[in-house]
Amino acid sequence: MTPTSTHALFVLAYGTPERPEDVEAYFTHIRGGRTPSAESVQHLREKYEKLGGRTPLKEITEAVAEGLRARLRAEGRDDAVYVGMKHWHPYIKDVMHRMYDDGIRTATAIVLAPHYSKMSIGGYRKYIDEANAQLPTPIQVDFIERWGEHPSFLSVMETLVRDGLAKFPDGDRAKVTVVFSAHSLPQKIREWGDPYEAELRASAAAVADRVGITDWRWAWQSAGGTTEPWLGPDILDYLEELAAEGVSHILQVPIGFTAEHLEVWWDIDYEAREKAGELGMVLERTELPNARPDFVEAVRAVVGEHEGRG
Ligand code: FEC
Repeated sequence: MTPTSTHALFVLAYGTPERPEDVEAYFTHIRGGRTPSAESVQHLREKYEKLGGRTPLKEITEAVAEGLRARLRAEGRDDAVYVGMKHWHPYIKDVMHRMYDDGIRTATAIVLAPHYSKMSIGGYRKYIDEANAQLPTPIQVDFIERWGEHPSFLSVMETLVRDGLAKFPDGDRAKVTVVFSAHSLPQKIREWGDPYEAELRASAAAVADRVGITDWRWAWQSAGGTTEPWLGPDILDYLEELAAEGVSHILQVPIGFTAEHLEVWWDIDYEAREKAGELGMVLERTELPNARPDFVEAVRAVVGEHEGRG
């Protein structure tokens, strides 16, 4: 359906391969066009296969978009809502061509990852700029760079942490150590003065404060397989440190992600949980915001405030 408004909301996420045969092309795109080794492709394909062949990232992103559509309609607005992916179909570039053909001339773009890094969020922006360079007239995109400290997001995370703590039996709750985590990035981002680490820790501190947790911890997860140094400690190593400290119960809060996908299902639910078990610890994780109504409301609030400022 062609929208009547020339303004759209553009909802962005990472992208996920749909079939095992997509994995090589997907991984190559993530690596900026450099083909990964056959071994690393096979290793990645096996991860997806062990998780049932695919992850729900695309469906969750579409559900958030559908929630936003309904929310906007309820407000009497007829903005179209489009979904674009960074590393797989529907690619940002293809969607922007469609938006242009549909008559869209201005858009507010939000990445469903709240914390800014030039390497992460900056990459989405780059794909938007590249797509715009191919259009007859660029779509004027108002790009939201960060929203990790927005009260509505913090409130969703507060609820998820409280619910996460409630997963432990009453008698164990006082023993729980809360460990926040996010996707690691190469340490070179520090040389750029990149705000990623500070933004993540500020979000974590604000959520901990709302819940009343004073002793919370931080670890990184999902570091890539390149030879350069990545931000640490990695969660798997950090679990060993925690075990040595005598910690027995852990609630992991992957605050850098908003949806369930490979990096949550594999790196936390499989690897970290297994490692914790080997160390004699109990590890639970918080649910992800996914397409929860309060999360859709939070995204709407962030977008609304941003548009109000524009
Ligand atoms: O469910 C799925 O299929 C997709 C899961 C997925 C999400 C995700 C989010 C982020 N990544 C970030 C940074 C990097 C950097 C590299 C990198 C590599 C991968 C690989 C897979 C992958 N990422 Fe990802 N990421 C997801 C999946 N990511 C698969 C390739 C195998 C591997 O290295 O593990 C390294 C690139 C390189 O080698 O040159 C850097 C960041 C996020 C969170 C922000 C966002 O969601 O956009 C940062 C979801």
